[in-house]
Amino acid sequence: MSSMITASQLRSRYLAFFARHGHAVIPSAPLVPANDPSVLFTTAGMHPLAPYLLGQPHPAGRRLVDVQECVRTGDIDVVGDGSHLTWFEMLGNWSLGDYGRDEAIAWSFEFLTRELGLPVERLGVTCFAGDEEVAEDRASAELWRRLGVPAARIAMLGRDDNWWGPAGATGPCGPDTEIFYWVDGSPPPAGLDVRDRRWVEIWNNVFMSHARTAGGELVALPQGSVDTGMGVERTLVALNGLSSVYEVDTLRPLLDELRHLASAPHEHERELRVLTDHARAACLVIADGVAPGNKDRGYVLRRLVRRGLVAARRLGLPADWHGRAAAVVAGMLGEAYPEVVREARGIAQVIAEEAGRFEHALAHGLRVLERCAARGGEAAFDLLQTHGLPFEVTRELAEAAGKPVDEAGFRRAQEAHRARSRPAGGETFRGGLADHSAEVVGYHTVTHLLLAALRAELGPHVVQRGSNITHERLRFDFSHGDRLGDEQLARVVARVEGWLARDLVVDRATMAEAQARASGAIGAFGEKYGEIVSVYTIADRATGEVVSREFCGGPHVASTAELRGRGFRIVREQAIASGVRRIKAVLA
Ligand code: ALA
Repeated sequence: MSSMITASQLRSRYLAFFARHGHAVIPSAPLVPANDPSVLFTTAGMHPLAPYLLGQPHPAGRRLVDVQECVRTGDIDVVGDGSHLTWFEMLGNWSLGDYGRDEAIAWSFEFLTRELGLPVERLGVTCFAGDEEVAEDRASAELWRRLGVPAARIAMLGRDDNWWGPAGATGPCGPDTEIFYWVDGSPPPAGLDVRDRRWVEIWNNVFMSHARTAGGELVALPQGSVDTGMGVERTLVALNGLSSVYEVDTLRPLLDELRHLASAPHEHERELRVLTDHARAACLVIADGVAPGNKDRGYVLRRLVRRGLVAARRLGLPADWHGRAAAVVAGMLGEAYPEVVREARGIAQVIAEEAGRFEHALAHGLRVLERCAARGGEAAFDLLQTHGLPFEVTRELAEAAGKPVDEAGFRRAQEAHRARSRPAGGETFRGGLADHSAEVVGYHTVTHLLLAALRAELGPHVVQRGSNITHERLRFDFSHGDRLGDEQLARVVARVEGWLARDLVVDRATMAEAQARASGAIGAFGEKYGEIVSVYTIADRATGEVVSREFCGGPHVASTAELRGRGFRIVREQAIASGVRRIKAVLA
């Protein structure tokens, strides 16, 4: 098919269209987000732009456009269907407090129907139906109506469908309007039914009106922004009248190569697709410097590679398929992502080494399963934990050995493990076990009082350099040059105990960072808090005296009355670095 529109052509047309409408073209950010512990990979074009969507000025201006490579593993189990991929490319245009929904929707429509020539008869859209927190998005529905989308093709849906973000635990989010395309050869039905797989979502326009804070609250942003995301592979399916994403030019050559190498390609069409997707994703992830491992990004990569290896076994691929796959990926995507060309040999080697480790794990897994068939589910979970052996592989091995695995037992073991290791506040990768016992919460609040007392005694140069709390003690590091004399320590203790003896209220509020700083809130040294922050104030309601105001995610007591009668003892004061001192203290 010589008239096939390629990914490269689609990218160029999109960038050019929005450049004509005043957007600055910016480069794709790496897959591994810089300075952001809240997500493992860039999952959307907006992700690297989150600070700007929250109000920080972007050096390239208020209208941006780009092509962003993304990894999403939330849908990994449906990969192999016609439209879900783990690595994919997202086209996006943004308004950073500039244009609003009218222009965004009008341009989406113009780009799809005029620039790309997609027939409006095959389009359907969804808009946010509204709930108790945020109003229904009638305005978007009206706009679509006026542009020529019939009412039956405009579905008003709730938060599960038409609310997007934040990308991680916190950040910008808002109602969205999603554009669907009827990809099937049959005539499109009159109405849009998003559960029908033949309606494929190709583009999303998000109206970033809110932000989710670390405390879980939804706050309205002072300026609205627009974030859009259009799937390159899916749009190419629509444009070229294809039946799945595996036919587009950034997947098809790899699928063809693997089919060619396989000894049993026909019995295993789904495995062929899964391996195509996973191998392509793995190449791009490795090209960004990730190595297979047992946690975080490394584990995501390990899972992709090992699931791919399972598929490769079924397909009967020769042992050296990795080198061919990496070369084909370099050919398909090297123009847009030169790192896959530069790193092609290294990528193949990383996959080959992981394949070696996987063979080991497989052999071991078989022995364990044979020995502990009685512990079925738990043994399967252990294999996952210790050897990164995906459950689906274990199940397959066990079935082949005539010993079906107890899946319910596996899920129970997994859930128990999750419950044990869930991080505090639901945040990702902060580490530490959640301990919100009364004792720990009390120590959090006393830590704020300690900092306030130190500042009152020693001066405002004292800021937090570190803090660690258990249910038995607090440990607090702060900037100060000299050791504290006994009298100074005694005065610090007296201040803290004086406050504990009073009924001070502890109030939490969320606000823009600038506003928080202006109100005198202090943060830990060098800490980045994001645009919307949570601030705790400890104050005497009767006199209005503010004892402490700090950036903090909590948790805290509601009032120091909860700690009344408790004594405060400093058990140790020492230097831990030049200009940094540490206090260990207990509530008696
Ligand atoms: N950030 C939006 C999405 O990923 C556009 O759908």
